[in-house]
Amino acid sequence: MQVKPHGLACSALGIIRTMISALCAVAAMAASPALQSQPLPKEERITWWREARFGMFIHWGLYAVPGGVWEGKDVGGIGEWIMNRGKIKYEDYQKIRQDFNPYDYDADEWVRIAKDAGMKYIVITSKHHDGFGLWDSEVGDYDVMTSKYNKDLLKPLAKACAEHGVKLGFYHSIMDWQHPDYGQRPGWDPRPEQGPTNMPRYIEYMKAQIKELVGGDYGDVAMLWFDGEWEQVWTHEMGIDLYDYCLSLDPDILVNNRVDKGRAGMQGLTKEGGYRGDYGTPEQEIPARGLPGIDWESCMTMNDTWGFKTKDHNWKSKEDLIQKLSDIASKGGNFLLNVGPTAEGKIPAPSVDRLEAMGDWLDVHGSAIYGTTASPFSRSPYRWTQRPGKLYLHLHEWPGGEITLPGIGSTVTGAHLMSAGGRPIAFDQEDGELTLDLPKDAPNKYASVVTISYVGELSVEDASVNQDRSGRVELPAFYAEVDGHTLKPEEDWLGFWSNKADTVSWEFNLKTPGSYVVEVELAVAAENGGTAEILIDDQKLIIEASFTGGWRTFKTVFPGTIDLSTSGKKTLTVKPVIVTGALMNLRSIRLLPKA
Ligand code: FHN
Repeated sequence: MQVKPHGLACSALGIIRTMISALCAVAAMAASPALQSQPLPKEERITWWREARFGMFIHWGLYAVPGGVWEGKDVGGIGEWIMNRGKIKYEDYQKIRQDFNPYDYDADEWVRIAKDAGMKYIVITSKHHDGFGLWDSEVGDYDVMTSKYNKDLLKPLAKACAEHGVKLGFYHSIMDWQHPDYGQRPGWDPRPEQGPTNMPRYIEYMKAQIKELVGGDYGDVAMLWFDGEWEQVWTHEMGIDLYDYCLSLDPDILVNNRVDKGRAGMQGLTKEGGYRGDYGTPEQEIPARGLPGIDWESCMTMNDTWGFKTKDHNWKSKEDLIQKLSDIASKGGNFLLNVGPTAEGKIPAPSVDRLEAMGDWLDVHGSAIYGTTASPFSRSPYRWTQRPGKLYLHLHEWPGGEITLPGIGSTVTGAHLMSAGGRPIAFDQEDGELTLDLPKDAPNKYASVVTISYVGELSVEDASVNQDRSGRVELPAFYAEVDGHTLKPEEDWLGFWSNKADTVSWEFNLKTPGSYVVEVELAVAAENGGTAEILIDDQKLIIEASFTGGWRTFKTVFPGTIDLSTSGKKTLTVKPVIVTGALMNLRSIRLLPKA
């Protein structure tokens, strides 16, 4: 099968093709209707998305063929960046098309895998940074139609999504390492013979391709997930224009915040300043706290790469993925979980295995995720989701036996395990404290949920740490108030503490005054560490944060004793004094009554 001569070659023919491609783009744009109708208000457009909570990200393209290996050598980093990390010139990279032939691709199977996993939408790369399109574009010719496969890959996916009731969106890269008009040529492949860049013409090309995707052949496109907005050739003005353009094509579409310049790095939320985008896009991380009134979606890989890599077997566990979904929902966000299909068109078996487990968990616990809103507590040692009349208590570590939940003023009418057939739980409620009598063994091995039913308006107050009946005060990382940006809670510790100005503090109720031994649970890797002060009631102790064996090797240190002569609300603050590299990973501080 003759592959079409590749467009944009380093020849006069290539330049002529570029001009034709640009004229096609302008023509396509010219034909495009003016603003079809006013965009719908965001609150109308985003309702389904907030309820969906969970989607599938798909990174797929030419890069699946090398799978992280080029000319027999491993190329480090994420698989879809192989052209960049491997410094592969376009003239060599584009030859992959001759081998791109996903003969095992079954769009219906992919959509069923997503649907069975409980995913309500799919976002697939229509074009990643390498510029290669997965659909039959009339505007460009660097797409699947000039590959060995020579068939549109997105049409069958759109059809399958429509048949299965799964929403479809496209990830589309603004940055383009292939198109000679894109304003910043790759440093490793400047291609001077292509002449000067032409960003306005590139934008016309990009818009024309977006119009093809949103224009109708691919069904109802629910969202556009832009990326690659960080280079200086992409401006805020361009971002505003592109956002408005997308909504002119479909007044009901959602557009993420990477269309513009307002994303705050991998933390992903949108900075102040009128930047466009309907939701924030934290990447490979989960915000430390819920963000009331902010729409955000954490995107994550299941191993360490977005695009397929043959040698990346560092898969997250089923437990970790389910707990991430639970944690994200408890903070009011969506989870966009990635799969990187192989060159043959298969979703890797380890991904499918994990997705099946997530689907099984959601079959039982879905009502604690879908259509819920974030925890009503701004701080709590527990994770909660809610809907009117229901609170869902997500327990990642099963406490077993009796637990007391402070700050619940609403009249509780029932408590049930979501698994174990909805088994009722004995409970007692007094002075805003709800005590549950939990079975000894966890009802679900990944994450268990207790449904708490209440009547009337929800009345809760921030759960404040109470001294327990033995006099012990436990201050876990999850419950800390963080003042700083480089410092962020990880799984269950406060990490990345490289900024000396960052402090953490806990508020708690002390019922029993007295002398308390202070214990600090911390981990420090080699060539890091330092000292920090513990400040409470005008008293000060020093934490020596020395090497413990590694960032996940936690040890308990004993900075000393404090005398708390009065009961009531206390604030304990940890303030760095000396920081070498990163101070420590801090898991917990405990105050134990001095014998
Ligand atoms: O450079 C891309 C990367 O390849 C991947 O697509 C992720 C997923 O959102 N986004 C960018 C890195 O932040």
